[in-house]
Amino acid sequence: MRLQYHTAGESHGPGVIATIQGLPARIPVDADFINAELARRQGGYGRGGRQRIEHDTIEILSGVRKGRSIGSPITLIVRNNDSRLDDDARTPPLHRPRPGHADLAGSVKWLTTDCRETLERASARETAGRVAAGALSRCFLRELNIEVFGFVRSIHAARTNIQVTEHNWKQIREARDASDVYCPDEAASELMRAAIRQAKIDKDTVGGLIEAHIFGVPIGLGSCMDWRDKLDARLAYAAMSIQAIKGVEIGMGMSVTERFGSQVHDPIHFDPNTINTPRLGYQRPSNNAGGLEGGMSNGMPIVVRAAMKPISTLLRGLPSVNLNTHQPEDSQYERSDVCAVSAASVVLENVVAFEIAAAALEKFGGDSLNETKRNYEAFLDAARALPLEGPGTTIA
Ligand code: EPS
Repeated sequence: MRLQYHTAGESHGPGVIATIQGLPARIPVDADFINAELARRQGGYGRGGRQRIEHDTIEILSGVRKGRSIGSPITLIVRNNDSRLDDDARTPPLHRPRPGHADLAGSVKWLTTDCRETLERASARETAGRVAAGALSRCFLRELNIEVFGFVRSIHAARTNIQVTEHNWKQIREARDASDVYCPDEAASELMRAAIRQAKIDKDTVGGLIEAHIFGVPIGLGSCMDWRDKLDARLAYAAMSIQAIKGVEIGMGMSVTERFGSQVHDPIHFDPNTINTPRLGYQRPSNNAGGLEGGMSNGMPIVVRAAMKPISTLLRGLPSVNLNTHQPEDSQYERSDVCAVSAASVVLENVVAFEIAAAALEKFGGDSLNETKRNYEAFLDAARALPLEGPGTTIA
């Protein structure tokens, strides 16, 4: 079974559920780590009143015994404190769709004039389930020494140009954790907070850029043989599926178009002293490819960037139409966030982690952790043994 997960649950229903299938047995499930990721997702300067009500933690309903996976489907539930889905007084119908939200398309699609039928599921509350699933997959990835780091690159016009590498990222993570906008650059963080404050005063909202770096990924995850197996495509799918994301880049991304090939492609060197790393000695002085060539990991850190639009619920409303009367009216206000870019950076970090875990399991397989690890080591040994004797392996 390919590693996969589903989420279920409405924003104001009893809770958000994630069901994860395909994880090998014997993986230590670190609930404290998963809960810490959930707490980070709830944070970030610019969020609304809901996060003071919720205290997201997982309850494990299946698939784990004595702190380890047993190979069966794992079900995690994050219960909602603000559960009131059937209470019309506290959760009234919404007839004036918010431009940018799922309200209009969903209401027409499911043949209703009450946008609540759609918005409860389209809500970013669902990302609690995705973070829970992604953080669980990281309990497996850490066994392969694969780590993930995400942060906020920009909010509105405020941006940091900080360069993240495999050597400095742990220090940068400390700086990120000291920032309430999850940006490791204090001067940029101050400008980001100012942009969010101003948007709030203006009854407006702001978006931004989020970035995830994945370290320790061996060469050869993903495949160029079938388009569905391309790892860059799967990472982009995962990132684009996060609520409010409008663009995704890998490595140098869109700016490759402004440069010559000689300025884009990362030269290849061989350093025998690093043959015992997942990079197998193949060193690249730059990483414009963002760790992906031909839809496969190339041993360099994987870099995924995503653009989040400003939240579509504006306190001042936007021109819209009442679905019951077809008369022009401003969009309806629902309690919301002014900016959720920081939270989205945590979501990105965890959804891309899940795709790496899935690709690693496709390559190495195994029903239990030790089997997977053995397969992984055997692959590295075989790659280090190249060139092999025999047809097809060398050209005389
Ligand atoms: C959201 C609206 C707000 C956000 C919510 C996403 O919810 P509420 O209407 O309950 O205040 O807080 O995000 C979350 C609840 C969350 O946990 O991230 C929306 O319309 O998408």
